[in-house]
Amino acid sequence: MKPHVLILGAPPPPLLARLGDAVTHRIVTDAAAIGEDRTARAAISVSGLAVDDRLLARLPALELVSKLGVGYDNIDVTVARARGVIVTHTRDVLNADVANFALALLLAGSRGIVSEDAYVRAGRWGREPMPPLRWSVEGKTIGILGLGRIGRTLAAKLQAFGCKVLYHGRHAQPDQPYEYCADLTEMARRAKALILTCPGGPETAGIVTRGIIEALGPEGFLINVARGEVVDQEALIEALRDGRLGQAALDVFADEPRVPDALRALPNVILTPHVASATVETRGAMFNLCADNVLSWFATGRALTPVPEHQGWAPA
Ligand code: NAP
Ligand code: 8YV
Repeated sequence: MKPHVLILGAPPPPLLARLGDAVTHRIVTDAAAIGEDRTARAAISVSGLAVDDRLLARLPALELVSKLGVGYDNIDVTVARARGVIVTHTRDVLNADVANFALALLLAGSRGIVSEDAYVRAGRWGREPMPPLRWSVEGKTIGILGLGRIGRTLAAKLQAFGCKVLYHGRHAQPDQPYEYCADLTEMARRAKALILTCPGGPETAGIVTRGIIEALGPEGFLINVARGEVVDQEALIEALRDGRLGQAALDVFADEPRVPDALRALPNVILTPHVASATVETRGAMFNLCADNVLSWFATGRALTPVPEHQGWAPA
């Protein structure tokens, strides 16, 4: 009998095509619809639906959860391991495009590209004063929160702009040519732009506080391609509105896909719908790796890219 896979969220067709007829599958888009499933041996986590103890308890035959994405903050990996379920994610294949997207937001924000586009479209060119001069990224100090796979890729690209890169995380990385800042507020004070590339989840929720936003200051730029909950969203809105923060560019939000009206009304923020990895090339690689983790597990008993907490471990 073919292994049965539960797909949590609407799967992109290329992911299903990659799975082919090696497995059977059932698609569910809300947890209540799952009921108890004694047949699912793998689950694919497409949406942000919580894969927690409550859900795992209803899937007694489960061996593996394959996350479509590198961030797995919707999955309780500790509980999964305790229940003998290995969790995989799609790391590395998206580093370049997510870093490129953060860089695109930095360049777009610093040069006012979104508002200049609106200025031309509205027929204001020639009838109103030209837009103000913008600022150059060249040689600026940029702070990165989370110098991991994506953060390091971004830092390397920033070298081409002559930027000085500071970074904050729980550990210094002596092998990296960038300056470690143990104090995030101090890093925000020194940086022209603060770019968030850390994981989401309880450990990082709200670590970009009101104080850090204000340390970045009226000339500062906050870019979030990490997870919405990393930032105190209310404090961010207030600071952007009152001019205590210069500008922001956000690809991720606290309660996606809901974006507060107060944020949408602000002129000094660029808003994108969680698309930093959304290129044909990168999403294609993510779909393949996500499916291949499932296929490899059933063909060889080996998961290709387990999350760090599950590396070197396999369910008995
Ligand atoms: P990674 O390699 O694990 O890097 C994460 C970095 O964050 C590490 O350098 C880590 O350094 C730091 N970090 C972890 N916990 C921290 C904490 N509590 N406080 C401060 N720093 C902490 O992950 P990645 O592959 O670069 O991906 C990073 C995240 O980007 C993902 O988890 C996901 O949420 C987000 N992402 C978003 C998109 C999008 O579409 N917008 C796409 C891909 C990824 P230390 O260990 O030294 O703390
Ligand atoms: C995806 C992401 O858009 O990889 C991640 O952590 O946030 C993005 O690449 C997301 O996982 C949905 O597929």
